[in-house]
Amino acid sequence: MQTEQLKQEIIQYAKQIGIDKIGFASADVFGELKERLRRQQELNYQSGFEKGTLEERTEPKRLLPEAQSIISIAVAYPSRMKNAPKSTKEERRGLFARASWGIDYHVALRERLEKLSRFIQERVPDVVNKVMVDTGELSDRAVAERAGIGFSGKNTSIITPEFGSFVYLGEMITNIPFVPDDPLEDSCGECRKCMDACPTGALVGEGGQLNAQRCIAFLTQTKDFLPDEFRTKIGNRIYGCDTCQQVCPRNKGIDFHIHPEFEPEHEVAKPKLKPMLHISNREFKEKFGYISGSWRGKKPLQRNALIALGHYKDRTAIHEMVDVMRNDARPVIRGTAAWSLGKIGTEEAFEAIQDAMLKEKDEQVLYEMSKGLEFQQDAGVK
Ligand code: B12
Ligand code: SF4
Ligand code: SF4
Repeated sequence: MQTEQLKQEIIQYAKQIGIDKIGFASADVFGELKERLRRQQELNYQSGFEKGTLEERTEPKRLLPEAQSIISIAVAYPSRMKNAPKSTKEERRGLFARASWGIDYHVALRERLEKLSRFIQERVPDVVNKVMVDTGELSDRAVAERAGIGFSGKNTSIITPEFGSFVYLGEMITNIPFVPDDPLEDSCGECRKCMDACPTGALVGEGGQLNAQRCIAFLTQTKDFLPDEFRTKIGNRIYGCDTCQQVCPRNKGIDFHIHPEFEPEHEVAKPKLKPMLHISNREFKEKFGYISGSWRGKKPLQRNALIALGHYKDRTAIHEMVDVMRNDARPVIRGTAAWSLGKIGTEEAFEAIQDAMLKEKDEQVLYEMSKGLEFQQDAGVK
């Protein structure tokens, strides 16, 4: 079969299986990206979640020796939650980023790519394909950019003309030499709204460069104590951060509800904070196990929930936070509870910290407790 005819059939089929945009790229080495990744590594600007060596990440033939081209796909997800539950004084809520609404996108996109792979295989029996979504070595964004899916914004996201940047990306390396599509001729121009809006100054340089170590999306996923500097910045974010996409003019009015599987469940995507503190492993798996934001387990999310309660100065949470500070087996959780209790700043909270300090053995937790007590001066409590 002619590859051009097959390409058209693939484009048609993709629409039927819930792929919102598809593009074709060469499997040539990603030279500019290689330099970029090296530079990011030298500066320690990477997150540590990236997979593979520099060569694997930029030379598709290392992943599939027969590679001739790459098919890139984008699937749109919603940016607004319909009838979102309100965060009230009595029942404060946290927020999962939009990329963690509905079912885990790794599953959703992999399913589509595998269907596409089978479709091709029926027509070209000796085809060799390799499917990737997020956790593969390739840069999904660099592939999408080359395949004309969208352009690379100063917030580092791929921005499509149709769906803004609220798209998931995935790809398939194949041994079929498809004629590549052209990259888009589009750019941010003079705009720099995302850079100005980023709460931690993580978007550095002239734009399009991220210091992941300062990015809240990364910091919400770490398992250790959150560095002090960022504790006042994460607000009520439990997982991920959308600020640099929300302020983007290219996302203005963009809110696609094409795929029911990405509709957020209210109590999951915007959960009540207090019940998160005592959730058992089993309950956690049942409630949050199907979303992408649970991949690091419950500890980082509980730590963030404690920080969010401190951020809201939620007095109604003191009792449960004190219990966590005294009894949780994990030092990061005990220590963060103590710090956040200090942030809430009532007499009851400070007394509880002082009392717990007498029994605490862990050096780091004791340090967090002393930091919690330092808020006493701000609160004016003697
Ligand atoms: C590690 C990682 C992270 C890290 C680091 C993010 C980053 N910007 O590098 C952290 C944890 C912070 C993160 C956060 C998020 N992530 Co993430 N992440 C990844 C992952 C696994 C690798 C990214 C990577 O290699 N980065 C290194 C940088 C250097 O390369 P890159 O961004 O991939 O590629 C671009 C640059 O290299 C640039 N470039 C190349 N050369 C040069 C030269 C110059 C001069 C310049 C200016 C630029 C430039 O062009 C490339 C194309 O845009 C990818 C999945 C994958 N396998 O690719 C998902 C991925 C990038 N993440 C994604 C998402 C959705 C997010 C979040 C929005 C989630 C959230 N709401 O919290 C945030 C966004 C934060 C942000 N501003 O980027 C999507 C992006 C979709 C899109 N439309 O762009 C991806 C593609 C996952 C997916 N399959 O859908 N992520
Ligand atoms: S995701 Fe948040 S912290 Fe990260 S670059 Fe964007 S605005 Fe900044
Ligand atoms: S906010 Fe402006 S500079 Fe940032 S990605 Fe959007 S268009 Fe580009």
